[in-house]
Amino acid sequence: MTRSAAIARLLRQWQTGRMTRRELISRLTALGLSMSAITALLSACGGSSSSNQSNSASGTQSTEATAKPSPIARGIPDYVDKTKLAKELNFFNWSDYIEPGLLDEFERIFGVKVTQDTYDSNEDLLAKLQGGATGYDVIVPSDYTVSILIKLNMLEPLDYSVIKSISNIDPNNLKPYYDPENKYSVPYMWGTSGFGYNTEAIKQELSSWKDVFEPQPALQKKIVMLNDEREVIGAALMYLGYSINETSDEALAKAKSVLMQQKPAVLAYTSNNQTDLLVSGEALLAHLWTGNYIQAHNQKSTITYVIPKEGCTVWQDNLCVLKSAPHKYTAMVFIDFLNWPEVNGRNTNYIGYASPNKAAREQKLIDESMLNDPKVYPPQDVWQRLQWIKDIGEATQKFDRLWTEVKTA
Ligand code: SPD
Repeated sequence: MTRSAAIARLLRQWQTGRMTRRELISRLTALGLSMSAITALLSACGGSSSSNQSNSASGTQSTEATAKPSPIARGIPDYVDKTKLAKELNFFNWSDYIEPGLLDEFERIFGVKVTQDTYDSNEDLLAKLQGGATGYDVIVPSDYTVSILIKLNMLEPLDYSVIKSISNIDPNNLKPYYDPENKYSVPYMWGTSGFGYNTEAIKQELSSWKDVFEPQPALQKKIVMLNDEREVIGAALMYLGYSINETSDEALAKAKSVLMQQKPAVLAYTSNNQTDLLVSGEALLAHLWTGNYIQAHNQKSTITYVIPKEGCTVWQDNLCVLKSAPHKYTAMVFIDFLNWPEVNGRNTNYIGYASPNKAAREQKLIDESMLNDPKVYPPQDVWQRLQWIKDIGEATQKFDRLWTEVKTA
């Protein structure tokens, strides 16, 4: 994520009431903006009022400090049948997982208004879909959740006469274990789930899940864990030397005891403000997805990221269309659009995850600093200690129970 993108993100958080004006000013100062630049920025976003209510989002990008990303310079491709386009599309996505201006670009080019709802975990997505949520067209499940949704017969086969931009995807990211023919899924972003910490506050080098699960006294109430049962229980299992997909009662009892012992040191289980807590200093160590690290590091350069020596999750999130989607054709067009190299480049630079879009990488549409960061694109030797989460079927109930017990203890 570029500095401009980090500034735009902070402004958006302020405008949507997720950050006070004071916090915003302190974060912008930390990013190196002078007080006069901040004053200009705030007035461009709706004046110097102390209100942190929503203002026009486009205002956030109208100043020099938040250079507006280039518009997408293409029209509707020949292979899209305009007469089949709906007027609207409903996108169900993880929070903070798309550069918001891209939804406006899709509307400008195709005349389709995209409404986005968000979730914070695969389990949240599944619970909402299985609980009868309707109306969604495009969703973004991770690997093992694609397996579950295929099993539940909830996904629509993709139409590659429209999703031509599949050709931009790196073959290494295609034909994944959970959908070997990419019948139902196109890779969106991928990454790992390690931990980040502030090297200014923690001087010694951390390299193990032990540092997370048996924390030093300085980390009391200073640790944030993802609010994600497969990730957190999985990390405890790996710390104990088990596979991330282990389901035996013995292993799960041990994992529970690791998590219970860690709990007094945990400030929060959250998957939507872990970055902010780490940047603000309220947390000194946080269980993170790679993009959270990039976002945090761009705001505070002393924040680093660790893929623990015991290993961690590698994951891939995917664009899928629901069988129940009311606007299936438009959903295919939207997936095609998201994989245009210039769209993926803009998106990747903003959200900070590893991109499967080889064309965007080769056309240098992604920031070099991210492409060259081994924490984002791990080298081959690190891959040996990465594990994919798999669908564990009925044993999911054991994870659900354990997770509730830990969180409510
Ligand atoms: N803020 C968006 C985060 C998306 C992360 N998805 C990763 C899931 C890994 N289990």
